[in-house]
Amino acid sequence: MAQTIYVLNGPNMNLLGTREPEKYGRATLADVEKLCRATAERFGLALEFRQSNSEGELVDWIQEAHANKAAGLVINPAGYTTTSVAILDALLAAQLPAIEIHITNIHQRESFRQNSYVSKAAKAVICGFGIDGYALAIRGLAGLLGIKEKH
Ligand code: DHK
Repeated sequence: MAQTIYVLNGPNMNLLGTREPEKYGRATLADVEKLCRATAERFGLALEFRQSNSEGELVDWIQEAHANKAAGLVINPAGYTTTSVAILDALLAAQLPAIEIHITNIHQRESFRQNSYVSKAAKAVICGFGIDGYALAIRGLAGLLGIKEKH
């Protein structure tokens, strides 16, 4: 049976495409999902793709990923990156390889965006590649899991 990875998106990511397009681009969250599905498929990985504006729901999904024995997780915690001890604790408890991703280069932006709690539990961090960062994150995760591209 295929291994499953979760791709989780935090608050306001549902607005991709119309939200500050000069920073986040014109691609929508549906486009991001399509990209993630195509990339996961190349590695024979099943994908759970989710977005929530609620911190607790994101915590529930990280716990779910652990309970369902997911192989790993990609997370764009968005506005919760620098505030959520709860998401950090959920990731530490889940003990899944987690990749943190940001569409923008957070180090080029306001300093408050740069102190990530999530990074303390992440295997790797990707930022600044636009939505391509999601594909890079899935590739990197597959590499960590020792899974080769199928075709
Ligand atoms: C998305 C957000 O919503 C912001 O709160 C982060 C991140 C940056 C991104 O670049 O994907 O600061």
